[in-house]
Amino acid sequence: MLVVYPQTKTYFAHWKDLNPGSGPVKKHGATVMGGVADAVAKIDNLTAGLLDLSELHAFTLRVDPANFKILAHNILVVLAITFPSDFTPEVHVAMDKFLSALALALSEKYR
Ligand code: HNI
Repeated sequence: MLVVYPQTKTYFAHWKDLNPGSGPVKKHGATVMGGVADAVAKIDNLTAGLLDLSELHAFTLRVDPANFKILAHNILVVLAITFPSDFTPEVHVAMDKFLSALALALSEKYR
């Protein structure tokens, strides 16, 4: 995301190194994907389950919610590249649906 949509780098300007594979990028990638895994566990009520994370991104981090769609797209692309044979049309559509619901839930506190 930081490479292909460089405007997203503004949120991470306090990191020492924003290049691919740098310490902070790898660490935060794991944090975010941990958040995605947590969302899988809360799939039956994403809005309630992700309220705190939404509040954090809205009021503390002040992330423009348009970026959630950008990240969802990037996650899809990386899944397709990393797991080409598992990334069937069914997996593609299911992941797209889940990541869209996740982006919507994270946007909840912006209203
Ligand atoms: Ni996000 C911190 C999860 C999208 C900018 N983010 C977090 C944390 C989690 C997390 C978890 C750590 C919270 C804590 O410390 O309590 N972020 C997620 C998830 C998504 C997401 C699950 C979407 C799938 N975040 C985004 C996007 C941006 C973003 C799209 C901006 C482009 N997030 C941040 C920033 C931080 C952050 C900035 C703080 C980073 C730091 O440590 O300085």
